Amino acid sequence: MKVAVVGATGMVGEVMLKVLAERNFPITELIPVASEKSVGKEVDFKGKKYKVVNLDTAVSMKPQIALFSAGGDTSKEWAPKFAEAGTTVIDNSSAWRMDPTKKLVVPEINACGLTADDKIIANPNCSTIQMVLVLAPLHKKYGIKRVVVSTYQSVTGTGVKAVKQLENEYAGIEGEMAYKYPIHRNAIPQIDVFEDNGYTKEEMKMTRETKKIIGDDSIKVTATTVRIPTVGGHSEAVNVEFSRDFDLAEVRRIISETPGVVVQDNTAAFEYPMPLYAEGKDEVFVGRIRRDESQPNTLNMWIVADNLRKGAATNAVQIAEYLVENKLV
Ligand code: 11C
Repeated sequence: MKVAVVGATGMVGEVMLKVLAERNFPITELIPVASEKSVGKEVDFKGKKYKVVNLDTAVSMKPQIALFSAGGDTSKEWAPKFAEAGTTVIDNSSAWRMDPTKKLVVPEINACGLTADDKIIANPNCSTIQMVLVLAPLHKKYGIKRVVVSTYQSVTGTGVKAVKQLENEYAGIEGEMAYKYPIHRNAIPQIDVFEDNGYTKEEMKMTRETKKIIGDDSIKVTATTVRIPTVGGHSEAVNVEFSRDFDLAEVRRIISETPGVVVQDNTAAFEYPMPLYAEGKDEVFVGRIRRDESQPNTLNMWIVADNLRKGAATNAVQIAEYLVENKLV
């Protein structure tokens, strides 16, 4: 496979390269792509150096797959150009996610709907992916009515500039701010811009994308998304109301049998997921699984994952693997 990584020098792009290498993705030619200011730089892949090229050059090289993580504007402009050249684009931005002609894919849930005609495939938002991976099998069994989620999100979701801001604040250095406020010793209840309804775009992504991925518009989701001074991953307190009652032991069994999900839930041993330990891992970790005693048929849990891995790069590479395994590229 000839594979382009668009945004190869960015935070997610770097993890995409790492994940492609770790999973031994069948690459015959790697094309790292970035903006003009990075052209000519070298990136390392499996011990070899590759020169970064610009988008024009990459399109003309006709890769079979292009993994995009270069922001919505770049995706809007360039994904169709790659698609026209015959490349299948897996796009990590929000540009195509809610486009009814594009599929929004978490492979364990809905990759089976992909065909060779899907030339632009959307990768969901990180905070959505880790939640729906756990919700989808529970929805099948008990029918989800409503989800109330509060997130505690890593600064890596914003990018290098935010990681730098946090490091500068730790060190007491004044520097460029990625956020309007300090993040060290803080919790910022705003991720992305506000929409007219008072929710942020990140919150509405969790609502809209969940319905689309699980394929059920009747699922109600209300979210409050918060940035906190962590780097290892996003954490989510998730409250789920089902149509039918559940058995807690069965819920645990369903979650633990879900591919890509690991249950860490032993309160006697103080075992529960934490972003410090999820960092660098591909799995989604679930703990604090318990009945919401304040109303019937309702469950509480705590879900943690490395947002750069399953929340972005790993999910995109898994989509690419599905395409290759099923001869769709
Ligand atoms: C964050 N979830 O943590 C965002 C980053 O739509 O892919 C990913 C934004 C997106 O800030």
